[in-house]
Amino acid sequence: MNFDLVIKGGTVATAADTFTADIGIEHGIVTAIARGLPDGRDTIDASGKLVLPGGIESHCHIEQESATGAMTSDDYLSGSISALFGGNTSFIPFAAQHRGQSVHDVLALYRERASKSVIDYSFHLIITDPTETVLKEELPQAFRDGVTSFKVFMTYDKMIVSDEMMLDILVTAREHGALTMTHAENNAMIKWMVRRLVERGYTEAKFHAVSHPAAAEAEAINRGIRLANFVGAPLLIVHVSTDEGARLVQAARTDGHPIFGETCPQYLFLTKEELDRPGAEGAKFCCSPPLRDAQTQSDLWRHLHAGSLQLWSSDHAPYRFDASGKLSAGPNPPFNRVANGMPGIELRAPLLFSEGVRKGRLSLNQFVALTSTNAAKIFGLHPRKGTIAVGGDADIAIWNPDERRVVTQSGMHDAMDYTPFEGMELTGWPETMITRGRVAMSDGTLRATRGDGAFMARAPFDWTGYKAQLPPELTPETNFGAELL
Ligand code: DUC
Ligand code: ZN
Ligand code: ZN
Repeated sequence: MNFDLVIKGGTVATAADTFTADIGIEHGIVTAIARGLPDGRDTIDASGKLVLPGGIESHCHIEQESATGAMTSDDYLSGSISALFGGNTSFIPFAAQHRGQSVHDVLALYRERASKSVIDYSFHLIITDPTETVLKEELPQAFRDGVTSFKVFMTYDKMIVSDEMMLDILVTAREHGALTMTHAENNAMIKWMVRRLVERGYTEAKFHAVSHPAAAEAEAINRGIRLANFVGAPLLIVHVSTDEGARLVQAARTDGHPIFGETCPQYLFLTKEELDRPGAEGAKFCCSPPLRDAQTQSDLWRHLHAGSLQLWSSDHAPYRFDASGKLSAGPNPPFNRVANGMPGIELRAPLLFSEGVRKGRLSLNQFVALTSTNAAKIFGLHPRKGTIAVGGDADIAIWNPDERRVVTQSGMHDAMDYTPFEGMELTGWPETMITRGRVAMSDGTLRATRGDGAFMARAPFDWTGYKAQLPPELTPETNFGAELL
């Protein structure tokens, strides 16, 4: 046993178990989990610490242009470093196709951008222009190359796909083993609200929340699920921000459909009252779906605990509080001209650990599932990633469960100029990060270098336990023999 690295004496937790053991690592792979392993070339004493699978951040916007041209402040270097300091060893940002662009060119561009990353990466494609070539040639090629998930928007005039397009996309994904993700809000309800608010002079940031009613989310989640179920395709509802939305996801799952749900820290830690800050400060808290209320916060905690929502992602969408980002439409922009999104990639796991595990709302194993294992399983990375097991990548986060720190922007490693979580005191922080067997961060110091991350080709969607239930109209035995899929 010639280990390159041994992590000794820590409390190891996976999504299933918690136990005390040493971890032996060779060539970036976990090769032994046992008590009393000999020292390796390097040895880390983890007694009193938690040894967890590295986090997998599965919803973040890095070096991405929005449809209106705003660029995120984080590129793949700063974004990956910030993710690493927040307990993550891999991430899956978006590669966004804007209308008229070829998917092939988009993926080539993002592969070039991501070559700077210090942690492993993949992409979800954003599809806004599902042409015949995209559906028949480019998406199948992307799936073969290991990009096995993509997002479609049910809102935003520049991004929206019609229900008919969405059916085409869902069927294409199903055929090739991919998972569709959707931003589910009813476009017409939002536009109708925005028009009436702006016409009447209600343009401050607080009206952003008013303009995106909870009912708009529920309507679109319901429709998205219905469309997916109609063609027997899996669907992930991203950034669920309401009790009703989470209940719709849970109900579909209980009926046996491959439907998944994600929520994000802003919906559990912030409320719409933040939008009512003086001056333009409220713009810092404009995201879509918008912040909700205290009742919704406790509803979403319950849904995380109950398993109705499987993913906990940051939706890191970093637009600085200056003319490059939030204030691109001027120093006091109307709410409908503020770039949507907020940063949080470095705090996603610490927030859940401190307020979830430490405060007894979630078990440590649920924390691991929500921050790592579930993403690995849903996005085709398991068991190489998302757990600590012999044969898996040695992507490990060693946490000090007792360290207390007050969140400040100066303590963040992103390229932002504010954090919406400023001033919160959190207990439990990642102390040492190991990526494929190498120490990438320890004691607050970056040890990884630009380009250490590698592209992760992902497996197709795993249908275990789910069964596509096609309606009679799509089944030849009951539709007079029509072959429609
Ligand atoms: N949707 C996201 O997923 N992120 C930022 C903004 C948005 O609308
Ligand atoms: Zn979205
Ligand atoms: Zn997002």
